[in-house]
Amino acid sequence: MIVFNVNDMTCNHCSGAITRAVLSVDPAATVRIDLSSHRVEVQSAAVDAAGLAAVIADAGYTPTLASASA
Ligand SMILES: [Cu+2]
Repeated sequence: MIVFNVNDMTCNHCSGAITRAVLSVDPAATVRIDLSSHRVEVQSAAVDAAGLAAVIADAGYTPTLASASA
């Protein structure tokens, strides 16, 4: 699982945009979002942390990698 802190994710619009961005590069990914702690958890077999950070950034947000484990 790969965990990002995304401090500029502040509402359901943001979490939806981030979820769609991740699913656009890996439709099989599992995305779990906690808005109150600005936390995005992704389980992806196809895209690594750097790739996920890039698509989240492309969607207009600022991800900081919190942890990554297989
Ligand atoms: Cu928002």
